[in-house]
Amino acid sequence: MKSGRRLVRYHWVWAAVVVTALFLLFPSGVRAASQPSAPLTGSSNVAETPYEAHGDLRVGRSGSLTAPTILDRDGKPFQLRGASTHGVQWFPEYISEDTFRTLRDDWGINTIRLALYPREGGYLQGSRDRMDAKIREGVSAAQKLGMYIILDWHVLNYNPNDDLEQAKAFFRTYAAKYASVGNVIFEICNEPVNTPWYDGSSRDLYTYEKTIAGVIRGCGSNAVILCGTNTWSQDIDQVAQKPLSFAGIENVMYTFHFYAATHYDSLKNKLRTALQSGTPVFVSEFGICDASGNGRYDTDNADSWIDLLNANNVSFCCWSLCNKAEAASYIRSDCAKTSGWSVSDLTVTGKWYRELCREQREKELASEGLFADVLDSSRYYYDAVYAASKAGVAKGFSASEFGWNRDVSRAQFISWLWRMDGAPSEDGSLPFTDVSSGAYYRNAVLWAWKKGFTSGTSASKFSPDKTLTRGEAVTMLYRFSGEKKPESGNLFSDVHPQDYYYDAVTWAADRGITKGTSSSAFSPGQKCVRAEAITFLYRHDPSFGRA
Ligand code: IDC
Repeated sequence: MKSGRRLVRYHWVWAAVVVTALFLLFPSGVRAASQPSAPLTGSSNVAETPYEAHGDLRVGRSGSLTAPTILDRDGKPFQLRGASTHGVQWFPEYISEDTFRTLRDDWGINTIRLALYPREGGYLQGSRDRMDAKIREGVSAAQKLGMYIILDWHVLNYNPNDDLEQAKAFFRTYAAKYASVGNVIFEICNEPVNTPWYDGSSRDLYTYEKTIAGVIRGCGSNAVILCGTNTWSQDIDQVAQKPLSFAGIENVMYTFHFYAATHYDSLKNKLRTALQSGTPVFVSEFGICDASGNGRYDTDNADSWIDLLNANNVSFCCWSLCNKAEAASYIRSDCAKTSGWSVSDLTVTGKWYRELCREQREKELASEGLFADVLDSSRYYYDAVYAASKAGVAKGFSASEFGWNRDVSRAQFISWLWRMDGAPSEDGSLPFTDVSSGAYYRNAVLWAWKKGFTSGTSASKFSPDKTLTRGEAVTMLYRFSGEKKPESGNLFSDVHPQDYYYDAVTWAADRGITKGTSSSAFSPGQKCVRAEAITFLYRHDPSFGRA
C-alpha cells in the first residue's frame, strides 16, 4: 500500500506537461493515447504531495553520513529544496497559493522559507499585522499544497539577544498555533554577527537558541528548529563544542549560508569540518551571486557548492523569490507576474535554480523507482510501465524518463517479447542483411524468426529501426501468444480479412488487449508509441513472463 501510494506522487505536476505533449503530438485529438483501458489494478488516483509522501520530519543519523540529517516519516534521508522569499514586509505578493503551486509543480520545489525581518520596517517595526496575515496565508497555502514552510525570524547583522523578549513572544504565538501542523519548520535567527556561539555569558548564541527552542518545545511543538550561527551563519564549525543536544533539545539543525560569487574553498572547509564533527547542517539561505545579493554570478562555484550539499544530504533554500532589481532575485524586475512564469521571465538565478530543482526532483523520483514522465496513475499505461520495468522487460528511456510517448522500433519490440520469454540465447544465422552480428537485438530477432513470430519486412530485411505500427505490434504479440483467433468477428471498419493483421487484431480485441483508437477504428498503420506497445504486452500478460 505504501509503495502504491508512493507511485502516484506528483501526478498533478505532470498532468499539464502530458496534456500539452498530447496536443502537440496528436493535434486532432488524443487518439492514440486515449485507448480505452482494461481495468487496471493496484493504483489509485490520489495525488501525493511532498508532505503526503514524506510526512513529519525529524533529524537523525543515516547510513554513512557523518552528521545527522533530515529524515522523513519512513526514516529515509530527505532533502528539502526551498525557495526563500525576500523580506515579507517588502514583497508580500509572492506569499500566495498560486506562487507556491508554480514553484512546486514547475520548479520541483518542496519548501518555502518566509523571511520575516524583525527590523528594517518588519515585524517589530510597524508591519506586524500585515506580516501576521501573510504568515497565516503562507502556512495555509503550504498545508494545502503539501509543502514544507520555514518561518524565518530574519535577524540580520545584530545580536538576537537584543530582541529576546520579542522573539520569545513571536515563537510562543506560532509554535502554539502550529504545534500540530507537521509541515512547519522554525528558523529562529537568520544571520547574527558579533555573537559568539558559546562564551558562558547570557549574550551568546547558545543562550538565545536554547531559550527560544525551549519556548517552542514548551508549546508542544516538536518541529525541526533551525539555529543561526555567528558571522552571517558562516561559523557553523563552532557549534560542535556545545550543541543544543547537550541540553536535551532534539530535532535541531544549525544554519550555514553562502553566496557563490563571494565564498569559496575556505568556507567550504568550514562546512566540511562541521559535518565531520557531526553537526546537523541546513543551508537555509544561499545565493549564486555575491553576498550583497547583487554583483556577478558564479554558477560554476554554485554547482560545486551544491555537489557538496548533495553528497551530505544537506537541504537548501535559495535567496530570493521576488523581482527586485538585484542579481539574487528569481524574477526579472520588468515582470510583475507572481506565478506561472515562463523561462524568459526569470533571471540567471531563477533559471539556474529552476533547472537545479527540476533535475533534483527527477533524480529523487528515479531513486524511488519512478519515472518523472509516468506519475499519473490514471493514465492507461501507468501499471504497465512499472510492471514492465520491474520485470526487466522494458527499461526507461533514461533513469528518470520512461519515454511513454516516444516511438518504438521493431527491434525494440521484438526484444521486449524475447525478454518476456526469458531472453533465450539462440544459434544459427538470419536471412536479414540489416541485422548485424553485434546488434543488441540480434538474438531476439533470431529467436523471433526461428519461432515464426516475424518474417521480416522482406526476404532479406528485418528493418530493425523502422517505427513499429499498431498492426505489427498486435501481430507479433498474437503469434507470440500461440493462441487461436476467436470465433467472434472483427469490430473495426479499418481492418479487413485480407490484411495480414486481421486475425491478430480480432484476437487482441476479443482478449481486451486493444479496444481500438475509437469504437470503430483500430488504426493499424498508425505508429505505436512505447506506452501503447507496453500496454498491449501488459494486458496479454501482467507478469511479463515472470508469473
Ligand atoms: C538582502 C537583500 C537586499 C536587502 C538587504 C537588506 O537581497 O535587497 O536590501 O538584504 O535587507 C543575506 C541576508 C539577506 C540579504 C542577502 C543578500 O540573509 O537578508 O538580503 N544576504 O545580501 N545574507 C547573506 C546575503
